[in-house]
Amino acid sequence: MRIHPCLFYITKQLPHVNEKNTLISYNPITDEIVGEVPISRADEIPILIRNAKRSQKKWGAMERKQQLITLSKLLSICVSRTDEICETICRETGKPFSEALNTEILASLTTIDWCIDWLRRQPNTMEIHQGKLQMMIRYLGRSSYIRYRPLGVVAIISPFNFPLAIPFTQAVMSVTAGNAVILKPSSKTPISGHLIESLFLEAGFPPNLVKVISGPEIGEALTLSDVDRIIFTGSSETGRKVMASASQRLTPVTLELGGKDAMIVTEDADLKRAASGAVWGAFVNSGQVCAAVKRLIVHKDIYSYFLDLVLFETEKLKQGNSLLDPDVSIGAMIDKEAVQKMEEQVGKAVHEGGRVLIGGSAPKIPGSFFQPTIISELPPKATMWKTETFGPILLVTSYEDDDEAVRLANDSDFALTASVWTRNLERGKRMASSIRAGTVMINNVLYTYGLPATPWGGSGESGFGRTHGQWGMMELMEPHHIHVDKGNFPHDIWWFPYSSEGLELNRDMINGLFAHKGVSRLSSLLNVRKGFKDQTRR
Ligand code: TXE
Repeated sequence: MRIHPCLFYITKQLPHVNEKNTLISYNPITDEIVGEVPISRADEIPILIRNAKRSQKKWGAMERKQQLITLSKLLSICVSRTDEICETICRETGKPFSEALNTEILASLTTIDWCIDWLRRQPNTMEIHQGKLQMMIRYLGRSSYIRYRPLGVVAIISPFNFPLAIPFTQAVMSVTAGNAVILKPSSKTPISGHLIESLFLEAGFPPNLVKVISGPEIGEALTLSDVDRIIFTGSSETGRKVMASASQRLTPVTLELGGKDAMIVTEDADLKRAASGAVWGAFVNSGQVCAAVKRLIVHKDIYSYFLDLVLFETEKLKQGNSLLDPDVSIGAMIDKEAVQKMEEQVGKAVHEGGRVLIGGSAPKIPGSFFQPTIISELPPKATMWKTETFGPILLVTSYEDDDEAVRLANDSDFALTASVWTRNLERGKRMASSIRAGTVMINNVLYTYGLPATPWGGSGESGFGRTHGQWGMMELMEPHHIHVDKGNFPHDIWWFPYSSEGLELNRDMINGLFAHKGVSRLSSLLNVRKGFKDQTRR
């Protein structure tokens, strides 16, 4: 018997797992049931890995041309099912339809398109040029080349905030690199996650190449299982648990964790544009974005004027259900607990001296909403400067000179993305090059996640490793080095038995390559060549 969520609404606890052993997903605006997915058990994972490996072999055996056709089919299916996918995401997360379109579908399409181009261009093998040694290696009849081999089975564990774009782009890249994928989406957005498997199946990928499973114990069980890499996207706290579990089998991990991104606005910036960028960067997806603008650092000469611009832009934002009203810009947060966390964090910030300039509480509308909030005058040592606020809260402060702005931007354990706004691009690049973050944008925010050729990731509390771009691809393959020696010479001069002559020859090799010049260099190299050619063993 399923108890109507409204009953639980009163107790503010919606049951996500029921006696049918399914995971239920609720709409954070209406509390309606969006759907439910079966719960997998941890002991099923070894079978899933076995099926995935079988499917990976089938995928690997496919002609590249056929693989490209299948990826193109995936792209066109995503286009044709755009509205269905966006509506599912909106109902599951409460985010505005425009965001589902731009930050979820578009980011996925650009990534598939990039993967098709990458796979088309990817050579089967690449010869390694030996630099200074190239001539000697060639003379000795030797060569080295690399074949990139897929890792095998990649486990993807993903968060609720971009329930399609994050796991889907990681899965497409993993599969393009030749891997199979077992995806565990957030328990808060399982329906969007399970959609991903249906897209791959409909496009004609082998069954089990991308398998989506859900369940409260599956995340941890995956990190302890015999997969070949884990791509984890989530909080820094959970990221530590994932890394600890993965260490038991030495499973490589890519950790895409939290953020506390800084936005520096100089006095010569295009202030109107910067204000729009700051407001979108801070409050998109109701601020539930790892790379959202969280710390606005404004030059003192324009601080009040710029703050007025930002407040003016923020006041215009409409909050509500975009499926009923397309003019809505700020959707809901993922659940009531998230709203409660925001209330607590704002309360603490005010207690520590912060001043709420706008927002600061949940609006009087049904659903898990929190008003876009801007806090000023928060003392530098206050908690909110240091901790992740995964919601629509923006801190603002001022600075005197560029060095202080960069110091303030770097005064965080997180280092995911940041931005510098200035009309003087040289000044912007100079400041950007000193900011500790995986990506620093000049005069823009956040959107490079949708530029698949660029790397995504950070350092410190934001994790390590990269997804997207060539850098992301390199983490999904193993560079397999093959060295070929035609055996033109009877022995190598560094082989046994060692002798005084052999020692001299090795000295000649060092001198010939690196120490001597001119004639003495040549004579050393000629001795080495003679040594290699010498038919007798010493
Ligand atoms: O994360 P959680 P959420 C970060 C963002 C924020 C967090 C929000 O900064 O910190 O994600 O997402 C599963 N072993 N990013 O609340 O709670 C859990 O079921 C294995 C950064 O979802 O950490 C879910 O599927 N898995 C990112 C996933 O981990 C476990 C961009 C994440 O859950 C687990 C977007 C365990 N022990 C959000 N416990 C970036 N840097 O790009 C839970 N999970």
